[in-house]
Amino acid sequence: MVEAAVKAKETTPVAEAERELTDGFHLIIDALKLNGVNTLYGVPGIPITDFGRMAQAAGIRVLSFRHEQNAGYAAAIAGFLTKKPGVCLTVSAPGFLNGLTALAHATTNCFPMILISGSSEREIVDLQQGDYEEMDQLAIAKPLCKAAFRVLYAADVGIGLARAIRAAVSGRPGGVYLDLPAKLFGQVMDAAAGQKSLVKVVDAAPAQIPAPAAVKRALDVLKSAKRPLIILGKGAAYAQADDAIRALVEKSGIPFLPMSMAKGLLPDTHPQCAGAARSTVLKDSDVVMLIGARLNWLLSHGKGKTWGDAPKKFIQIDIEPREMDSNVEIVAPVVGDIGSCVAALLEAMGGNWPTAAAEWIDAVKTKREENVAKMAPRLMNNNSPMDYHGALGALRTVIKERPDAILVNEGANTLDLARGVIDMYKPRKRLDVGTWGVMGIGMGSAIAAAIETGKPVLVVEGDSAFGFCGMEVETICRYNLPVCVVIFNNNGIYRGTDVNAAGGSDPATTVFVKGARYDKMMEAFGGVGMQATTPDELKRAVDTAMNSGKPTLINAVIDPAAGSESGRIGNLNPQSVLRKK
Ligand SMILES: Cc1ncc(C[n+]2csc(CCOP(=O)(O)OP(=O)(O)O)c2C)c(N)n1
Ligand SMILES: [Mg+2]
Repeated sequence: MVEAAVKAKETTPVAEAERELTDGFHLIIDALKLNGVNTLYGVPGIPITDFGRMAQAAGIRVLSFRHEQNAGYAAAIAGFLTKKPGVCLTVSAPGFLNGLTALAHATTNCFPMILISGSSEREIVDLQQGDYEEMDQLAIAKPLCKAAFRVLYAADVGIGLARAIRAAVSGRPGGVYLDLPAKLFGQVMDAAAGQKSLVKVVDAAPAQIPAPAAVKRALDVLKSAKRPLIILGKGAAYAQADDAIRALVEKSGIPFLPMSMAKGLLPDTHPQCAGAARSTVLKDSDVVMLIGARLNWLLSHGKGKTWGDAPKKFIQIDIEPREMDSNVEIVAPVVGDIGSCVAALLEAMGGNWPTAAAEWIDAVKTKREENVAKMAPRLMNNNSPMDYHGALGALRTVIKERPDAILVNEGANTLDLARGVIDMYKPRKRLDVGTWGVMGIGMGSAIAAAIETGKPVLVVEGDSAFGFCGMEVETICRYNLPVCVVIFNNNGIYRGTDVNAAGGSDPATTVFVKGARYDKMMEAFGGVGMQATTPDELKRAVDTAMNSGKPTLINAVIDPAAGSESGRIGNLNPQSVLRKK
């Protein structure tokens, strides 16, 4: 029973009789607390307004957003950062739908998340009689998440939440939908029976130990390699097996390539890091060991030009057996949780593992140094208006000086170029758009990163990306979070220079208001707004913001002609033959 509610009831004459009852509201709160869920991200409204108030009164941190999608992205990334399900709370139909994109995003990215939505009366919804916000939410959620449950009775709240937590974090993590009809909240039951019905989930994500034969097979393949490569995915970052992964990489001496959100698992400046020699190692390697990385579009499905002509053998470490052979043959699948698999590999490598061939190591090193040297002068330019490299050069120094800060990043050019330029030094410090390349994760991710880690957050956003979630700067100000948002303002999507081919007064589809002052938005809510027109100015402004810890937004003026169509993935745009005539 929650203290505040007990107190309220003591003031009524029937306190004695009521004290023995509990209800859906309190059981849900008790069940969340029992399982260590101490933060909720959501938007209030019928039927969950009072629930949010009561949860706050009971000591749960309830963060109210301006749009459920952003609350959902916050919950999703909270799951990635903590290995516990991030919970998003919404109202029925429209609120639920707003949260659903984030739930699908969490599932696609293997982040544990639970979307809890209130829903309308079952008997009216099922007869389609037109209830307030009528929608069969459970049916709609099902294909977009890992599991979906509905709780109809107060006595089932405990088991319902337990199922949701297990489904979210065990095996390959993902999104779970929990449907709570309005009537459930007020349903009463005997308090003692209610307490007994709660379930504290034991060992929510059990270790999955790889078979010794699979470990041996993988090491045999690795030993046979002349030009081996390790690819670290965000599954490896999620695992929080940082020391073991580092030990494995270093013991093997093999060059490693971090996927975007695995950057910093080992520092990007590590001598074995092949980030700056990506195309060379993908093409020329002969054995590739994937650790928590999938051969999806981000790795060109493991085939084609990117991977060169030399025959390749893949070793894959993943918790999901069906991931194996999803695009190309995996000659050595190692199925288990990353921590257990890496520990088993390390153990089986023994004390005298031969380090990778010096010729290969040297080739990778040469390529890396060549590329780094090529990039260096571009990062030092102090042009105004800024180009991407000049501005990112300044931010690269910021992260070098503040390796504990969390970097959130989205956009097209703003994303692709920042990923290459800004070195990361520690695990799980880079949060971005994930597998789908979804725009709008920025503010939600920044808020959750600040809340869950207590660390300062630097957000680097394209002006378009920011538009998907910008209203949450009010949320950042309201909770006074140490978040510094830098908008790369190039007046549009990819570039700000397009013209409407039909003439007329409508601007082109990809351009925005020229010279917009996003910094004024922050000032409207009591935060600090600044504008930067040179890399030096930008560096000073970010340092001021991060030293102060105050919510800040810096409008960084970027040359509208500096970007390229779709950043680094312009090749994915379908082409019209007719247009070229
Ligand atoms: C939800 C969603 N809608 C649309 C897109 C398509 N899209 C990809 S990048 C992008 C915006 C790129 O512009 P900006 O953020 O300003 O970055 P820039 O390239 O200009 O630096 C858009 C709209 C998407 N990825 N996700
Ligand atoms: Mg832009």
